[in-house]
Amino acid sequence: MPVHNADVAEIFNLVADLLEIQGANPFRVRAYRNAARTVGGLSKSIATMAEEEKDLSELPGIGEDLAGKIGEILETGKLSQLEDLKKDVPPDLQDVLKIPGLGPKKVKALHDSLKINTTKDLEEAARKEKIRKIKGFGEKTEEKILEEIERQSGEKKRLCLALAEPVADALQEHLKKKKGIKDIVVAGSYRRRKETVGDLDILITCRKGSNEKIMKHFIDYEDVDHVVSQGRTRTSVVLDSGLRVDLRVVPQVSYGAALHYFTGSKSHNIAVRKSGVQKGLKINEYGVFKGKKRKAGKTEKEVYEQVGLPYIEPELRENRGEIEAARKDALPRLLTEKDIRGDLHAHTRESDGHFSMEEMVEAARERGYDYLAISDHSKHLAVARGLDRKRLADQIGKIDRLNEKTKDFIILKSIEVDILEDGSLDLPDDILKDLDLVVCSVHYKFRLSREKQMKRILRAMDNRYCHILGHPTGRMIGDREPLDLDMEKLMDAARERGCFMEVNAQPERLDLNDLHCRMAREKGVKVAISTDAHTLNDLENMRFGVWQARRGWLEPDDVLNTRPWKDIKKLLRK
Ligand code: DGT
Ligand code: CA
Ligand code: CA
Ligand code: ZN
Repeated sequence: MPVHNADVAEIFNLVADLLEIQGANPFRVRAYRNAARTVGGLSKSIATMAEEEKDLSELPGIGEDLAGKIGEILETGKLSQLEDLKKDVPPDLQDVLKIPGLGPKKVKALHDSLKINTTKDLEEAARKEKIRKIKGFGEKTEEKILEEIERQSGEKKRLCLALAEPVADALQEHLKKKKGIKDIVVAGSYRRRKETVGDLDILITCRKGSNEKIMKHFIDYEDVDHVVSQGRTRTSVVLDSGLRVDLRVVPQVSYGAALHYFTGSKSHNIAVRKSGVQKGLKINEYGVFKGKKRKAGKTEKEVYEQVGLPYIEPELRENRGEIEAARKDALPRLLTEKDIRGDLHAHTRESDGHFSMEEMVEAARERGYDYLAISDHSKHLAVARGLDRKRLADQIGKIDRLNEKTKDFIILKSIEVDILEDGSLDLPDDILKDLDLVVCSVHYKFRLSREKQMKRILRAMDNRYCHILGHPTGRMIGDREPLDLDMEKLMDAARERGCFMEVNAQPERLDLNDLHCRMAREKGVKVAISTDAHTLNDLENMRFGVWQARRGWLEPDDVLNTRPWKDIKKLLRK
């Protein structure tokens, strides 16, 4: 991982915070803050400067000592001094520091006057209205603290789908080792491919009489932190990662009904059950019943058939009109990952990617793609060593040469050009015109008012070379709020201008989200599902984008990159 200026700044700021909590000499604290500001504000990459053997101690506020520390961070990605400090300051107190609005001064005051060491202490003190009495705090601060604690605990409980996936895979591997298990499936929001999951719901069918052994095998899993409840048919545990897992063993005759029930969503289930009631049927996790007579339950398909519906894909089961659509035989024919012919947004080492163009292309080829767009950052994004016009021209030349040598694959000349604050693009039209594809993205000034943000993006879309709006809302799941946008208006504008929208497949972005995908389809705006890959492995993230698009009811035709390049080309504005 290359070390960015922001990483160095973050480390120095944290050193300053922890020193301040310890009550260190204020001059020392300030020195680290100044250094953080200097490095964070450089227009050049500090890693590059070090590579070029520039004397870092000549930078303002950076002496020999700090220059040495920067060297250590660049080399190891860490600072041993910070690691030591982290050991000295109680880790729970470091969590308190992460609460927005609580800087090191306030944390120290809380610690000194109320012996607050943990977020829990803090919450208690706030509830008992003790905090408002400390000098420098007031009722408002106290309320704000409580709000933040509640918000954080609400958020922490949900895990990104991409982080839940390896946990679910490893656990299934473990379970499969036990003899007697027949089917095993992860149901719940995980099966519906929701972008975050609250917990995992695993269903198992097994041979008669092996329930107890299987439950024991489950709680013996090495990553189980504690057992919440244990029974013959249902056991719940919390894993070391904090993720909760509910395991249920169901009889084979009920498998479909249970799978349907535990896949949810709850409101989809309720709607299906209502359709059943109209037909005099009772539907629950054991089966579909007419009076005492079992009508179905072995497969999900049977369950739907009983209420007169075709099978509904898990991604659609959110009670967002899928039941009505199913009844009219108007369900979308959802796209699958197999429909994807190429990737329209990828980075190389030329900006902040980690691999060469040749390596990225080879990986895309190996995935069976027909094309890959090389869309590195543009110059405004200095921390990513964005390309200026000259470097882009060189890259274009290189792509032309590589394409000449290859037959069954095409490298697309592209750029992820920054949308500047005034809505102009970071590179002039007379270089953009030489590209196959232009992705336009917002990478700063996320907090503009809705009016200004809309004006900015609409202006960018006015540019005839703006083909695709990259990660349109800019959100990072659990980390950054989306831009304040009028999505409907934006989509209308995109259609009028012949612009397309990206579904960025990075699992922490998934931007457009499911509802936006659906809106795009309804508005007649096609999307590009793109991984925005920075590594070879990132190309594999395509599935997350496809799942999000499926949740948004998209069919192959709604997606640009289900087409061969020559067909996409015809759709792009000139
Ligand atoms: P999550 O875990 O918050 O991401 O979301 P889910 O959908 O996985 O919800 P969860 O784990 O509470 O429950 C799993 C499934 O079980 C849920 O999707 C539907 C079903 N379910 C749970 N509680 C009820 C209920 O009270 N009624 C009905 N009909 N179904 C329920
Ligand atoms: Ca769940
Ligand atoms: Ca659950
Ligand atoms: Zn971007």
